[in-house]
This record gives sequence, structure tokens and C-alpha cells, in this order.
Amino acid sequence: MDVGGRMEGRNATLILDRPRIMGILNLTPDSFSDGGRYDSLDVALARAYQMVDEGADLIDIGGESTRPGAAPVSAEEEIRRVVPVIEALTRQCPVPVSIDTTKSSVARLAIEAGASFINDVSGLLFDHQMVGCAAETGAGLFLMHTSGTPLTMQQHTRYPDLLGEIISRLRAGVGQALNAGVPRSHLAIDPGIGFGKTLEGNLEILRRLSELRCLGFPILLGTSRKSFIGKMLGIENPEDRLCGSLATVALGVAAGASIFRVHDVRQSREAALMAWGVIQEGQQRKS
Ligand code: HH2
Repeated sequence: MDVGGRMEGRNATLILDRPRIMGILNLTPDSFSDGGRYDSLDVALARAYQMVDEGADLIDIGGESTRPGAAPVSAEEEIRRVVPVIEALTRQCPVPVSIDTTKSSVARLAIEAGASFINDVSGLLFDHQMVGCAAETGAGLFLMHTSGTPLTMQQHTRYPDLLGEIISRLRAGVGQALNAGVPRSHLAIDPGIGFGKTLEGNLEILRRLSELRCLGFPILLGTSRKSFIGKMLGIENPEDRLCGSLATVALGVAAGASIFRVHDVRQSREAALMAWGVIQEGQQRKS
């Protein structure tokens, strides 16, 4: 992680002088871990404020599940789910909001409602107007690697060179964003854990995560409660995957990731800051 780095969004800046926590708020009936939990405005806002109290630096709001096999949702339905919550939350919330969507029409209305960042799990692949939306609105943009839509991505999990493919796809995405006028300081990258990858592929990404630093952008890591942790540890229920999730956060900090997308905010923040403290001390001794 580059000390002194930052990621800017519309009316917001994430100072990356230590690991930052992105708290997950899925306003969906079918997300793999928290689907159906936050289906009223009050419950969703209460969960967002709870994550802020627990130390979240950013709240990521999504209205469409991206788990493998998830059915697509219309833009109208996504907007109906996310916009009222973003509007109400950003009126008072002390931390910024990102909109987790692959649709520019949803992103645009979410930003009008107060969101500062776009989290595009397709890395600009699904909607060619997304890049213009980021450039015009001044939103920050998280670009993630995937191999296809949630319906098809698990059919494309074999790569001759997995890290090479991720890096070249992310390089193309950031190039496209820079060409469209999105400033460098508004971009971050994400290898897309669980998106068109096998168990071995996800482990390889974690082992070789530091290689993504060659692109020179902040790295976001989203491992929280994912099925590769369940497969490794033989744990069926996503809510029981906390310990495995925390191990990946610590490894991510050591590899140079600076933003962690998580369900368990307090625990992940503590794991990240502990790992960060160990690394910092080592760095101070070297200098
Ligand atoms: N993972 C999920 C969704 N959005 N965004 C980024 N940048 N990185 C990720 O790894 C990532 C993401 C999937 O997890 P979740 O939102 O918890 O579940 P679902 O897609 O079922 O809503």
C-alpha cells in the first residue's frame, strides 16, 4: 500500500494512509450472504449507521446480486431499491457512499442522490456509457475484473495465465477511463475474487496479489464470506466464514491492498489495522 495515496470521488476523498473499510449494504432479496435483510428504508439506514459506528470508511450499496447464477434485475428495479436509501443516507452520513452497479443509468441517479463512487464489477465491460458517467459526474470508479455476467462467469474460469489476464484487462479498463477524462486519482482496481474463478484461482490471486501493484492504482479486495473460503474450510453458512475472511484481509494488507469490501466491519478493520501495524513497524525500522 502506498503511504500518502488517496482515492477521490464526487465530493469525497478516501485518504489511503492506512487500510480502509468498505461496508457492504445489499438491498437485494437474493445476495449470497445478506440477501433480504435490509428491505425497508429504516432497516437499511440502521445497518449503514451501525457499520459507520463500527469504523466503515465507505458504504457500498447494491441493488442487484452478482453471485454466480444470479438473475439479472432491470435498471428500474435497481433504482427503486437503491436511490431512496442513498438519498436518505447521504443527507447525514459522515462517510461517503459507493453504488455497486454495472448500469450507467443506475449509477447516474445514485450519484445525483448523493453517492460519490461507482463500483462497477464488470470493469466497464457491460455498459459502454459507464465511463462517460464517471467522467461527467466526477465520481470515483472501482474497476473489477470478471469473466462474464453472473449467469455465465462460472463457465469461464480457466485461464492460461490468470494474473496476466487480470492485469491486462484492468490495464485496458483504466486506459479507457483515463482516455474518457476520468482523473488518475479517481481510479482503483480489484481482481474480482469469486468472479469467474475457481477455488485454486482465487487462492492464486491472493498469493500473487502484490503483482497488481505494477498498475499503480489503489487495490480493492472483496473476499468477505465468499464461497472459496467455505470450500477451503468446509463451512456451508456464509455467516460462519468470519475467521477465514479475516485471514484474507490480513494477507491483503501484506500484499498492498488498501480498501477491503466486507460484511463484518469491526472485525475486518481490527484485522487490517493489526496487519498494517506490523508492516508499518517493519517499514520504520528499515528507514
Ligand atoms: N463482490 C461482490 C459484489 N460486489 N464489488 C467489488 N468491487 N469487489 C467484489 O469482490 C465484489 C463486489 C459479491 O458479494 P456480495 O455483494 O456480498 O454478494 P451479492 O453479489 O450476492 O450481492
